[in-house]
Amino acid sequence: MALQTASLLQAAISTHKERKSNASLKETSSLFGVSVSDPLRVEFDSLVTGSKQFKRKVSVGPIRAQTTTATPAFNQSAQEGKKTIRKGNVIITGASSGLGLATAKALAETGKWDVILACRNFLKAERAAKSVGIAKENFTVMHLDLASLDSVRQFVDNFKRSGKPLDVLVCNAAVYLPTAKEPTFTAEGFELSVGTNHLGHFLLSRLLLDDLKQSDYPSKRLIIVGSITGNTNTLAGNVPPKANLGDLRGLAGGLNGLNSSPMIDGGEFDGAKAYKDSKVCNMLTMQEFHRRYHEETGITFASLYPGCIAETGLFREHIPLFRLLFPAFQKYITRGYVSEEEAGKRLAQVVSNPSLTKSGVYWSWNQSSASFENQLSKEASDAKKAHKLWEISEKVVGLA
Ligand code: NDP
Ligand code: PMR
Repeated sequence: MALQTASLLQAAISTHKERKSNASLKETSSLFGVSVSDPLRVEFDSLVTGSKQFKRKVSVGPIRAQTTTATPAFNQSAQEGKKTIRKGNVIITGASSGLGLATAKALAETGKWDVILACRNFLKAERAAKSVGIAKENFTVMHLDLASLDSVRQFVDNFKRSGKPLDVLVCNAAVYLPTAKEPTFTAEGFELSVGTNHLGHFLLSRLLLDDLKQSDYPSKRLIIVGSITGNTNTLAGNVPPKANLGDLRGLAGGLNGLNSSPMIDGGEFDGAKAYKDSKVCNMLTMQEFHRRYHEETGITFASLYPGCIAETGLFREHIPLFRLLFPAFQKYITRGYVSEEEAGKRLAQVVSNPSLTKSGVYWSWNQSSASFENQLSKEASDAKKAHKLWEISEKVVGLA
């Protein structure tokens, strides 16, 4: 069954951007229509044959697999002696479906959170919240279109006017356009995936930082959802096209596809790469926030990979065969699958669990759903790049 699924998936995947992997084909072998280097092939073979070797491996050829040894730091002192008498206020972007909605539900069910669903489609969000049974006293919908910086500013303005304190901000929304042949653009003319997933969230979190600072909540947090596919120290992160920000020349040029490339590294448009690049930006941004503001503000800055939630709307633009086979591939072959409900509980832990207050961390979960502090790839943990990304992003969104 597993191998059957694998070969069907191969057919689905090989239709997608094969031209991109030509350069690397000489040195690599072909797997499911995508090329991977030999050490990774060995790793994947053992996954397919059910060997436990993959789970135990920490170093695989030149690529470091994810470590499962670290345990989260338990920062009890931050919690002790402080009793919360009010509900926490958490903003979750893109909470009208998938991970964001499941997280909103998990938090709302505790009765300890007022969840603000920051969504581009007000009615959809309202209906989605009701359909999963979130009680109306535990949520509010506010309009936010991350593909428009004006909308981001308007949202921040509206939120400030509401007079609510902000205790946790979760940057979760994203678009993934793997089959797009040509780039599409945000209101200000940035390539849509990086414009929405990175630049929209960058401006949002910068403008809300003061509100987080002012919160008197015992544990204030800024969480940005990252992904394994942006981390090239993993097998998933080595499926072409790989994330690579290069020297950020495309971003510096405004990602507009006219006088600059629509891609951060200045290359030719590739929707799948643009998404993965945007996730690298998300993970770099979290670390740069940590370096600049953690000590001064006490805010916890974190990112995470919640697992492969293979049935969400994220894959809506992918070809139908991919959408059909991807869940089974993740369940039975990679074993990276996680349900929306479980992923929501994971993100809810990062929002509210007293044992996950460490800042600057990229959280992941093992097969038994235990959280651990994961290692980011070389690029996604490059402090110089994070600094440069911050400075360029500031200019691009009009903050500097
Ligand atoms: P979904 O498509 O279900 O959720 C994405 C959400 O983002 C939707 O609510 C969508 O709104 C919203 N959104 C998209 N564009 C905008 C915009 N311009 N302004 C405001 N909101 C917008 O996907 P997931 O739940 O899977 O994705 C959530 C996060 O999880 C993303 O950051 C993704 O990168 C990350 N992730 C997902 C994984 C997976 O396996 N699915 C794995 C690793 C990370 P609407 O409902 O209106 O379309
Ligand atoms: Mg991947 C342990 C192996 C693993 C995991 C955890 C994922 C997660 N993937 C793995 C392996 C592979 N994937 C392999 C070996 C292949 C080649 C057959 C493969 C292919 C593949 C494709 C074509 N995978 C994908 C795609 C997508 O279009 C998804 C993507 O890249 O979205 C950006 C995807 C994903 N694989 C994952 C996860 C979590 C995703 C999607 C979500 C994301 O990163 O946000």
